[in-house]
Amino acid sequence: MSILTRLPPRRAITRALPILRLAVIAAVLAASHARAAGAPRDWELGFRPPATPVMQRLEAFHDYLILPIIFAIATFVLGLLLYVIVRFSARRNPVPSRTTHNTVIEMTWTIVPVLILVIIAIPSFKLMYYMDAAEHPQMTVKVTGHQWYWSYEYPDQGKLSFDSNMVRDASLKPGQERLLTADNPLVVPANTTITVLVTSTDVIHSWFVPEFGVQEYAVPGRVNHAWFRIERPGTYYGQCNQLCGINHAYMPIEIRAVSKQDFQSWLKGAKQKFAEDAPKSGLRLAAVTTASGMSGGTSAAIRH
Ligand SMILES: [Cu+2]
Repeated sequence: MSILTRLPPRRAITRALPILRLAVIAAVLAASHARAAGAPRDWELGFRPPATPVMQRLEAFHDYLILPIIFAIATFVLGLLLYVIVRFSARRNPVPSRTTHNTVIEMTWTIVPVLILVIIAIPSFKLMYYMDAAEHPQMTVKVTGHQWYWSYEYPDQGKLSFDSNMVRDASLKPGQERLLTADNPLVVPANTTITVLVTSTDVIHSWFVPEFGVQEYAVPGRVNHAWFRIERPGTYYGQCNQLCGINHAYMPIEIRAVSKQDFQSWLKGAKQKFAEDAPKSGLRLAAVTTASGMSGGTSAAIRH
């Protein structure tokens, strides 16, 4: 018997209060920590805070429909299991019944799951169509996956395109996120509906940004699309989440959502900067394409 059960109830509560208080503070801290913007931290639970209408809907779908159904089913099955263990144990039920069929039960356990699936399917399809294509896109960016970096193109903004490589540990500046910081992040205007076209030049990659609710396969010879509308300016991170070779973990996605004015001034600078780099990156691309046909580890050396 534990100490708490032997104490009078009021004293038990007084004793438990500080522990409870601590638990509540820890839970609140953990929750607020988990919702902080930026990169993921240790011990977080749940989704990253949504930055786009798509992710808001995905989160609501998960939190208010799927999770309650999961909890209800798990609780019901656990209850049934416990009931059967207790009520039909060998001691309480020495002579088991030999009943085989029961029409009512069999109809119920067929129809109820079908109904549950229909209840999930209707909002699920609605959401999938909503995620599929933006209604009035204002801008397009094209994302190309390579072993092992991303390149970004802005077809609406003239010939702007550049490669985005991971910043290695040795070159990280204070405050930069390890394994998530890119040398040339994708810069986009906030509060703008943006279509993303996703493709690849070598193997299948996947452009995954959790806070946007975007996870799109980058398939050679095919262009997939998704869309996002970032409602809070800020820096967002993602990673390739389709195993694509030895440096799969080292091709992060960094996206900076800035105001429309800041985006225009960034564009001017970027066009100049990447126009100078352009011939070089063309060479690099060719080198990587050749390297991908060879054994995995050599291309990074050729690229640099
Ligand atoms: Cu990849």
